[in-house]
Amino acid sequence: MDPFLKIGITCYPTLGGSGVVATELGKLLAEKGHEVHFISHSVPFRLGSYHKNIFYHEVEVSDYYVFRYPPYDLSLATKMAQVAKQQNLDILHVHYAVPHAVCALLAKQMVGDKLKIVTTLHGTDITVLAQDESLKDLIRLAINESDAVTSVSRDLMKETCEVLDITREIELTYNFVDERVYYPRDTKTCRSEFAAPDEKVLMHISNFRPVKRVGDVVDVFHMVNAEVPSQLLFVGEGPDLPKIQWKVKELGIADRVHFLGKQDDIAHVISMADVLLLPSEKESFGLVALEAMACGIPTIGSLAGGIPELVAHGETGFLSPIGDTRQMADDTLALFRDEQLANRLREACLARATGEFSSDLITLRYESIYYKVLGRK
Ligand code: GMT
Repeated sequence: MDPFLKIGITCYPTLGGSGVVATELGKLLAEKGHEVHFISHSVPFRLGSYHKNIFYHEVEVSDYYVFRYPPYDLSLATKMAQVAKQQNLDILHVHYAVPHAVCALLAKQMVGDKLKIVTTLHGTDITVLAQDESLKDLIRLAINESDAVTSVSRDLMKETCEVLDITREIELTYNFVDERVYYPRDTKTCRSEFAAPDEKVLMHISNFRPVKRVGDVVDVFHMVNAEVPSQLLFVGEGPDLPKIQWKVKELGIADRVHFLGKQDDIAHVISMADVLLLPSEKESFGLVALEAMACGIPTIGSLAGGIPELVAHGETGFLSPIGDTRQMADDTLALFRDEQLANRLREACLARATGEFSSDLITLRYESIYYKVLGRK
């Protein structure tokens, strides 16, 4: 039997770690010889240039005049079914239950049971949307009717079962990064644009949503900088950005805080840092901490969601209760004052990122899930 599969992938193409992981997985599967079809409203932002075995199918939404809200979900389901039939897809791997898994279920009804659906839960579909009574039953249906369901952390798996009263099997499949892209880069020149040789660099990368608690990042930096000369680099943008810019001005630290906006080459940017700050309120996994880890940068963060599964406390970073900015600042200072400790964490980061979270291992795990649902163990 042909070991190569035809796999459709749907994700949010323009944002977040879920889009990154879905796209990187598609690229790795294509490199291994599988045929990968992205089905989405725009080209996934990490897809980059031409790749053998990768195809993109754009979902066009009808704006027929009776529609008050153009029905993207229905257009997506129809496109999924068309692509599945034309390309003879084996698998539809959807990232996020809403709306993607629901659309995949509709597509399966149009195509027939031979099309198997794998749903990966990334977090906000459960931690935010599943709390909404109007969506709860729909999310439960999408999970229960998928042929396989994976979760990016044990914590998210537990929350899914509790919040939605799910009893079916959910498989733990951690996120990964491509080690050929994420490794420690030589950043002496660009680092010197922000920091003097004796200064430390703290970094935060996010979409500046309230759950990221970006204000805590500023508070931690304020305390650290009072004792060790340092600079803070912010990467990304989002709703809380203006509030944070205002806070930085009010504290009188604007000359030491730099807003870089969205950046493409995260591996390069992250390699400029001495620590990554991730004090989130909720975080099913925290892909950015893995990106940092793979570049040898430890994370100072919160004990939220799946972060403790990724960041080994005392080994690849330090974690404290959500909002405990004093402890986060103390941990950062301890690291900055002890070169041996910093080196030990750096080595541990590199080892951990290429071990349990290696792209080879995670790609194999997804492949084995695909073969299992297709009855080809
Ligand atoms: O964190 C976000 O706001 C973006 C969101 C996404 O769609 O990418 O992130 C979620 O999925 C990521 C990839 O699995 C995880 O690394 C993030 O922890 C998760 N975000 C939350 O749980 C808040």
